[in-house]
Amino acid sequence: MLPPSKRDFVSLTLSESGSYTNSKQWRRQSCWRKWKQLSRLQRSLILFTLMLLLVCGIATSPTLIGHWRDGVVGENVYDGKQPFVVNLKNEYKSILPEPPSEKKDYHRRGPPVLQNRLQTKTNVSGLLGVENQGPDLKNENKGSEEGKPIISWRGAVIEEEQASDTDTKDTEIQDETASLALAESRLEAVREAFRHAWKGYKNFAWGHDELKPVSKSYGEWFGLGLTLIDALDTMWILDLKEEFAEAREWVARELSFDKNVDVNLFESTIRILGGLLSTYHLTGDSMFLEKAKDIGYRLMPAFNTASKIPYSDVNIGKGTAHSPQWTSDSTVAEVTSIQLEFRELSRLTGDPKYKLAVMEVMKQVHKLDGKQDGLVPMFINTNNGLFTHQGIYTLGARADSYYEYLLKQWIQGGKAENELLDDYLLAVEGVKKNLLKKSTPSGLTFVGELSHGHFSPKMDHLVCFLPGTLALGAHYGLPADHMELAKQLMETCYQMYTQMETGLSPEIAHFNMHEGSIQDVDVKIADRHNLLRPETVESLFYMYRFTKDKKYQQWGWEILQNFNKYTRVPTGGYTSINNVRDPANPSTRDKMESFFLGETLKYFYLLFSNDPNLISLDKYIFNTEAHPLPIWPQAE
Ligand code: DMJ
Repeated sequence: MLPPSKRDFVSLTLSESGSYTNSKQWRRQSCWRKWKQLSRLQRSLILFTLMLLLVCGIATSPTLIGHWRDGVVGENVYDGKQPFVVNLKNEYKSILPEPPSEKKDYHRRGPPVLQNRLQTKTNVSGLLGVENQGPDLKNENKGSEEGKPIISWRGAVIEEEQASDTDTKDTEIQDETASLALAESRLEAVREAFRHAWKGYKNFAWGHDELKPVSKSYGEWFGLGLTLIDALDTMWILDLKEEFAEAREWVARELSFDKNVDVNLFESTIRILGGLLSTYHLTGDSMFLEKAKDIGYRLMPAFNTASKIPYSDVNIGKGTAHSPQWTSDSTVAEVTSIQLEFRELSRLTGDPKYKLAVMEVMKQVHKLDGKQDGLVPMFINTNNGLFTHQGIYTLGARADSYYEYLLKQWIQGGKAENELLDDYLLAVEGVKKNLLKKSTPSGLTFVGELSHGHFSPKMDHLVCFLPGTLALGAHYGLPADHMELAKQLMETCYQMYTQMETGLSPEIAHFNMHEGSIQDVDVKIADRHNLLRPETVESLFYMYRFTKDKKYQQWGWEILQNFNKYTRVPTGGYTSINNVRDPANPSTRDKMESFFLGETLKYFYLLFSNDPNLISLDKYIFNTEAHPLPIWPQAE
């Protein structure tokens, strides 16, 4: 029997006929003859070398093996089963870029920039494992830093890492570009809202206290251009130069406090004194300081009481002061929320009388009987200096900013006044113990009220200053559980908007606590109005500054859009509304409060800005009307 090779040869011989084929066959025959002429040893050596080359080739070509494996899977296509999917996937991959949904999933996990930075850091240290390596490996890393070539597996890893690092950087750049564009468009939306409000004020209420945008007229409270003064620092922060310049001219030329007019001590302190002081600090324009000194001086007669607890009203032209006609009481929040402004006035003028007057109030309230676990009643008598109407405790109207100013004075003064801090910490515990409950069905944490031992699940929108204040305290080193509470209350305040048909909060919400209730928030007919108040936006601003969680910006954005939808008056200005539950007819109240420009729009702007240095919370403290005042240098 012929060997296989010979059989091939025979077959070739048999088919010998055409020229090209013949010549090929001839070459094969000649090779075969030469092969036969070799010695057995020579043939063995050649065969061995060829075998060796073949084995080495296969071993060093995993990709070939891979291709081969793919080929095997590919053959399965003919079965009409799983490989069909495999083929589709391959086709999809080769034709389309990375599916957008995968990219989205990646972003959804957290704030993109932070997350990516963290990831990069983890990858680098994790893969190189610098901290966990023995001394030898540490030296090798050092070698690579000095530019020595690395030919080990670590080189490959570094190369791979560099590639993924580039991808991450690309993604970061895209994220940052998109985030900048989004922030800029929202900031511009706030500027546009401000211009629209200003247009109404300028056209129909210039130099007066408040715009009545629907009737295209104005309302007077003190007759001091309240909206214009409240809005000064907002215009400065929003970089509305033209509007600021015309307002400055009015203050310089028209504003006079030499008027026979009764003003409320608290309201004129937080809006006028606070507004002028902060505008002075932001601009350095001494004209504003002179005006601030003038109004501050004219408000001082309010402190001429038997108890040193100030009257609520002052006639700034006559230099007389008095309580309201029906009572000799003042409101606790009012007499304890003028301190930031008067303390700052003393610092700027070098005259201690302003600070001494307001700190006397704090000293007395600190020692007073009638508190419950640090919570204060709502009224205080100007004759005897005692709390009145005891037994009612709220974080809402008439008490709210007492708590806010305890913390803020402590921060303003360089965290040295321990009584203020003690009272604040005690009050937060008092809130937790007496006023904090959960609603049904969603389990929202809310702050109710206590009336002679009876709990009422009623929460004013005013209470929504609290998440921001708690977060500010946590930022300044107070217990971390304050921040946790802030987050829960922030969610509740947002729900007070989002559960309403207009997406705008009512003035007062009642929370359900009974089994089987189908919604958390109920609103009484008399409480359905919205006055364009700032507290929720204010807290969103603090929460975003401290957490960088974009959801707070998103919540604020929804609220701004709803203000635009339901309260914007086409001819200029925004109006308070009567019914947040009736989107078809929210019913206008024809009033734009000065705090809409002083606070609400300012906090929107700061919320949408990603620049933590735009009124840094390490340098400024906002008064309760959103006017930033400097935190004092430690020595003062
Ligand atoms: C503002 O005048 C101040 O924020 C005050 O502390 C509470 N009321 C209004 C805004 O709602």
